[in-house]
Amino acid sequence: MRNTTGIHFQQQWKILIREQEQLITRANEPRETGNGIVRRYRNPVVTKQHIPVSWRYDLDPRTNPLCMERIGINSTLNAGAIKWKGRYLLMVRVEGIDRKSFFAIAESPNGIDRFRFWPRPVVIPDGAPSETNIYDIRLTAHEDGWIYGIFCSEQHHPDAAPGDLALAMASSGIVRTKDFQNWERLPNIQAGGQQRNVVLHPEFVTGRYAFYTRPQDNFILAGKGEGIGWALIEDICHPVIRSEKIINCRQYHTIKELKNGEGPPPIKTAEGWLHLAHGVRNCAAGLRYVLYIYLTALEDPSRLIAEPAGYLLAPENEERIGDVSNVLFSNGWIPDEDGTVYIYYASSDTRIHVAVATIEQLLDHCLHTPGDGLRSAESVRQINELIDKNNAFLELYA
Ligand code: BGC
Ligand code: BMA
Repeated sequence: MRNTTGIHFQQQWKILIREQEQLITRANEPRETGNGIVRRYRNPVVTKQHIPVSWRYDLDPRTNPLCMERIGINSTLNAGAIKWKGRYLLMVRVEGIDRKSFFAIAESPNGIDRFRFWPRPVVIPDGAPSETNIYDIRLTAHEDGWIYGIFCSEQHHPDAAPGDLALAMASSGIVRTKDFQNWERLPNIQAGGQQRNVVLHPEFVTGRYAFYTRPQDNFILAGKGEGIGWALIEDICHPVIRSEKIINCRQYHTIKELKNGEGPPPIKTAEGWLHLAHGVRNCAAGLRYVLYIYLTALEDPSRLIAEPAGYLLAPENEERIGDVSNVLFSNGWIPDEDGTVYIYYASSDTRIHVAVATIEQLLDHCLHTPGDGLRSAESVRQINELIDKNNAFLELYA
């Protein structure tokens, strides 16, 4: 059927499908070795072009004779991640052009390419009518047998002044599943103030559910919130945070001066719990988000034992540009049986990439990279110490 614009509906549709198949089946490959700690891969693993054509186009030539996109997608970002039945799953934050986010699962056979979305987006049981936007889910396979998803549930602030349509309130929603098809919604976490970036620890701690939290004074700014918090909750079906202690602090003139937040659930290793987090500082270009790691004690996951200075990954090259530029964010990684860790990170709130490391590399980096000395003088001292140590080797290699 040819219409007035000369577009042949079926031909157009075939082109869309062919292009998408080429994109989905494209092989990914690692970039040059980099710094020896972590290796980025060449292609983003999930983009808005991966969203199935049938979610966006009306495929009936009578109701869509011009073969136009009816429901637009803006970005695919900030995914929860888990290995399930031998497949690598990303629970992607999909944002429509209407600015609403929702979740959709994309699956890959190897963790680095061929991510394909399941047939439909995830239907999260509705919370309250005031819940406007949901995003940034963290998936935790808990030792109680459930897989939990903790996500941000955002609404217009009930106390916003008349006319203030931007004041928002963030709280944490909880869902759980055993099959990724049926989702049970639990009540949102009750906390004193705003909570985003809440993550469930995979094991019970002193018989209770343990959460990484992020207390803050208002929606954007941490204010008196000092960093990543830790809270224990008796009953996950009535989740109330009564007290929080700070386990990873913000600090002046660091990569996490303005705010920080836990990324995915930590990975248990022989040396401790390995954490990935984001740190934010403010600058003339706006908020700059980078990713960093730290290690906490096995017997007490709230006790910091090592933290290398600075970031593990910061936006570079094309990652720097997008919907919200100069941002790397991660809420999903997958530790594999062979010790490989797939780190899924979104760049500039636009698309998702993978970077690969091993537990051995990440632990070595955590334990043997100098910590942040917090002053220029200390940075110079650390470099001189390394040069002194290296001099003996330079003679040896000469
Ligand atoms: C957006 C998030 C963002 C947050 C803070 C929300 O409305 O959906 O992407 O992180 O605001 O800026
Ligand atoms: C928020 C996060 C992310 C986002 C980031 C940068 O605070 O929760 O959703 O990637 O800001 O816009």
